[in-house]
Amino acid sequence: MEKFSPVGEKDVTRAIVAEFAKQFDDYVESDCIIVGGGPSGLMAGRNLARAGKKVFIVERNNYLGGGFWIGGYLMNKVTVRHPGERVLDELGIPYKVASKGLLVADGPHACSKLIASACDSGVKFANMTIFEDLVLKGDGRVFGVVINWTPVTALPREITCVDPVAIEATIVIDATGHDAQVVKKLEERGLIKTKGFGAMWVERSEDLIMEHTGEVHPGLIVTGMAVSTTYGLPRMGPTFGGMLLSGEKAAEIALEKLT
Ligand code: 48F
Repeated sequence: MEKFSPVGEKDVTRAIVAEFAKQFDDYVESDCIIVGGGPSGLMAGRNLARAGKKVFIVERNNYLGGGFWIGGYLMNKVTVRHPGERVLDELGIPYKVASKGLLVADGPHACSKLIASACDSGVKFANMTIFEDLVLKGDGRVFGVVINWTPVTALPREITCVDPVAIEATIVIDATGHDAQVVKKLEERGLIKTKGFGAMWVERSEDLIMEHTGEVHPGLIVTGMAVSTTYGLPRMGPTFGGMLLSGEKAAEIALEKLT
């Protein structure tokens, strides 16, 4: 049987530290920072990276994928309404036709394919990293985000005086889902007024999300469920075509601004 290389502990540690530091140093200045690694954020990041842009996704959890792993009520089947199957085909995600215009896929399969596609396209990630604030300069344009390690926020204040750090980008995308955390920071400063997402109305929700996906403030684009929260649009529950296509649209808008 072939033996493992005689690599020691210090070599393992150095490989991790060196590679992490090199990547972080590089992505302190990106074309686009996306806050939130759910379906809309991953889709936006994937398409921007495929277009050759430098994309950094900030995700507070250890895992990527947000709500895309499971469908409703802890059942791991996800649905997509037509025309969202275009993205499923593009990503090679198998699905069944549940009824006319409604497709159903396995959550883990769909989510892992989307994550893999974002990675293959060149997106880099800061996971276990929480968005804390925005960098606003001059007339209030967004220039980047302030981040910290997620575990720092879980510790009592008296034992953690850990300042966050800031990273810069030409465009920031809020893909934080129902909480619209990035847009809410503008609201805290009186720069915008969010409405909170509305009651469920699946026939209307996804079309409205597509209509409203866009730049909400100079330098900040909003995508996915964060669009519903920002503009008071109906929620749609465990159906994901609108998230994938909203991410696609966010990438198109960002690309126009980056070129
Ligand atoms: O919630 P999430 O999946 O958002 P989405 O892409 O998709 C929404 C659907 O999953 C579903 C739905 C319609 O199908 O109603 O809910 O709009 O993913 C949001 C991601 O953002 C991360 C969070 O952990 C999740 O992975 N996130 C949220 N707040 C922060 C954050 C934060 N402050 N810092 C970093 N990441």
